Amino acid sequence: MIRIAIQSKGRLNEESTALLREIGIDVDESRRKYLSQASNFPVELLYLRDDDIPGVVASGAADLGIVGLNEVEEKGCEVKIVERLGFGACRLSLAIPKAAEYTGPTWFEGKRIATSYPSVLKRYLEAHGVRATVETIMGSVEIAPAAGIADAIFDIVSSGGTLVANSLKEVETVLHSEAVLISSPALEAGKQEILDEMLFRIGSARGSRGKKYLLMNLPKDSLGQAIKILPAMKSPTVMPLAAEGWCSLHSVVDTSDLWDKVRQLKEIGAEGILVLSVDKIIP
Ligand code: PRT
Ligand code: ZN
Repeated sequence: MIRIAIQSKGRLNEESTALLREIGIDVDESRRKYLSQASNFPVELLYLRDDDIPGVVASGAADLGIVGLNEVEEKGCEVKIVERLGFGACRLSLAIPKAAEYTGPTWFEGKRIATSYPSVLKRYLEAHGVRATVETIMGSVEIAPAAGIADAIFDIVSSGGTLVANSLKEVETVLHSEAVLISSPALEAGKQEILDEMLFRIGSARGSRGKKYLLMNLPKDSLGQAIKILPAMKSPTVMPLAAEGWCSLHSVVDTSDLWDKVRQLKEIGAEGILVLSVDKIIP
């Protein structure tokens, strides 16, 4: 049994549970409590505030956690980053009033900066030899300059809309963040095995993203050209059809190339083209 800490509510909750479901771990939302067990995989889910996840994983109270890289960096806990998960993308950035003229990191010398990420900010300031006052506030950081609490802010930015709405501009990006899977520094062998199985499944699910499965009927004479158009994982699958001179061709293509490939295939006589979603690709 392995215990995974995930955010109980908030921006990462939905995609964390969606990821667990995608890799075949049954997460029963209706019975969600502080701690719940998956019915079909040796996993126990611990629902926490995101701020508590790095510490709980570092102490071994949970074996794994799904949390923003920004929280991991801020807490500085001893955990292993096992996998970047590709959702919850954002950045930790410095922003200043829109009208101010930015002259580089030394702009912050002697200034007051409001943030909920004091450790990451202090490390950045130290690395750039800048002395500034760090004002730690836990919410609504973006209103600090207008409220006269600070000259600048250091906060999470995603679309940048919040900065614009508060007449601020982003001037330095300090950390690119996304949700990460973290683990306790030393997992016992049995737990490592469960983690390896999860990572294998995550890889298979990720491999299928942006892919489509194509099936079509094709005149046998066009097969050589079709194989050039469709360089699939190894090569396209070709199956005979009852109709004389025709075959059925199956292949996987990138979604970004789909319409281009379909056009080329139609030009060489493909008919009855079916485009299907790919759930997993297991290499
Ligand atoms: O209750 P709990 O403590 O668990 O949650 P929380 O309120 O501390 O965190 P939550 O749910 O808001 O965010 C969880 C994680 O999502 C963060 O730690 C980040 O890793 C990630 N994430 C991704 C974001 C954003 N995008 C985001 N846009 N976290 C916060 N924001 C906020 C930001 O603070 C700012 O106020 O959204 C605003 C900026 O958004 P834009 O799009 O206007 O730039
Ligand atoms: Zn939080």
